[in-house]
Amino acid sequence: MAAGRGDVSPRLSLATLEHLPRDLAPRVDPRAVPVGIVHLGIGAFHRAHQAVYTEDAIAAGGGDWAICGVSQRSPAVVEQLAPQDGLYTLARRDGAGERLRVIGAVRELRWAQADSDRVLERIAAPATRMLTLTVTEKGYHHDPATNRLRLDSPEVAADLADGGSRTVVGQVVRGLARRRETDGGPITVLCCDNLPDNGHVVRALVCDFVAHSPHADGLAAWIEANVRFPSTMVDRITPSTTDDDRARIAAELGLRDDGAVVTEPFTQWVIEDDFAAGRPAWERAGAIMTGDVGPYERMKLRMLNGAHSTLAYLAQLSGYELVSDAIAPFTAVLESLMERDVAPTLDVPPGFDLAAYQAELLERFANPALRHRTLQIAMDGSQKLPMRLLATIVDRRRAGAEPVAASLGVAAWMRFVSARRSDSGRELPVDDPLEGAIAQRLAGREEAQPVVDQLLSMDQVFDPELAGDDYWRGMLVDLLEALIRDGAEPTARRVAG
Ligand code: CS2
Repeated sequence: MAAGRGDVSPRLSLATLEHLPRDLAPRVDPRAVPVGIVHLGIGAFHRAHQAVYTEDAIAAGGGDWAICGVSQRSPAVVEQLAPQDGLYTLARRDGAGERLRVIGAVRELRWAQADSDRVLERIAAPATRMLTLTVTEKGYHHDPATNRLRLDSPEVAADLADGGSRTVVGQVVRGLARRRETDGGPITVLCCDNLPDNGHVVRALVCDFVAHSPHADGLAAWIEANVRFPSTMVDRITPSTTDDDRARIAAELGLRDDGAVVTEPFTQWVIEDDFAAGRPAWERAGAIMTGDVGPYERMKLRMLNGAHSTLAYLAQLSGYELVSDAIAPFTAVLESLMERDVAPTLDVPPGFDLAAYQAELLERFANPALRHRTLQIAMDGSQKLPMRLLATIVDRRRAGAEPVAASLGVAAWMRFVSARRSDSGRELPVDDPLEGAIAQRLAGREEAQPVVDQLLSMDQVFDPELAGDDYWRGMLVDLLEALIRDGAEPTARRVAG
């Protein structure tokens, strides 16, 4: 959050906007657009994705759709953006260079923990017609293996007991309840996280919460009549911004910008067109509106994210910090994952060129300017593996196949969480909401058979059908043994065969 080392002042804000060259300035007048969307989880991804589509949609089609961005866990983004009137720079980078533009779609900022009542008021306000979410997989407090709300989670239980909003689902339910009380009218809840069937999953979690809540009389029927939960597939690789990025961008911009985000040129958004109270003209900004997001979602989660996670664990084990450095040694195994394991499980949208999509993914991973850290992707593996790799494995096992590359991704995760050090002995930090439960089960064990047995018994992660597949269990043990004995690079080479 440092002010950029070269400390160029003044800071980006509405007052300093006029110093910017016209082609860098927001495409809408930020002062002129009222808030219509409340967004929970205003991290770098939202600022590089939905906020940009929204600004372009307003520029093309009008509408009162500016964003009130809510920071969920830490006040950092509010501290970065509030002094800048919500303005920030979007830097698109690849080997050919960097293109900057300032985004003005975020008009208000709130930190959920300090300002929870104002957030609820915003969700309830009739002018708000959409509540959008990027709170990461773990933010939903659900079991990724079953997609059910974790009623045993202490935070969920506490929210249920006192009607609080410590959890995202609690916060959404409270906001909807307030909206109903104050007659705010219909609203759309739009999930933009990497979950399969994300709209339906969030709807089910909200309904689960309401069904168990003593404070939600009549709310289920109101939600049924007034709220839509469309599904979406979101895609744009957006690493966390570093101090170096901020310093470079400030120097280029001539203004200090603590809220800048760095992303790739590629961007994609596929949205189920089912809204309760209107929407920005996102299709005019390049989004694909469709009746069924499922095939796109599955493709993206299994191809891109499945490959990302596999690469992240293999790279961590073999000491590659950056995705772009790890891609060369592991391209063959990722190709094998995508071609042999994932592709046969997909229902490719008509006219879609899967081979070109795969080639483009590998190019995107190789982008040398992004400096995407493999450790960032390795985070929260227990929440990511089910939809990224296990779903593919279940489908392939049902078809009688041996999904070796996808299983290597799982074995590499198992090695990562059990050894906690790389093949050369460097310590690896494990950051996962189930870290405590994992450590307790493993109790320091590192040999293949007990690690596989212990981890497969975690039914929050592995569904019983898969855990009960003895043939697959044997494959995993063999792969983990090879990782332990030979290391990640030789094992991946052999699997890619
Ligand atoms: C990544 C994703 O951090 C991760 O786990 O796989 O954030 C990925 O960069 C995005 O889904 C790309 O759209």
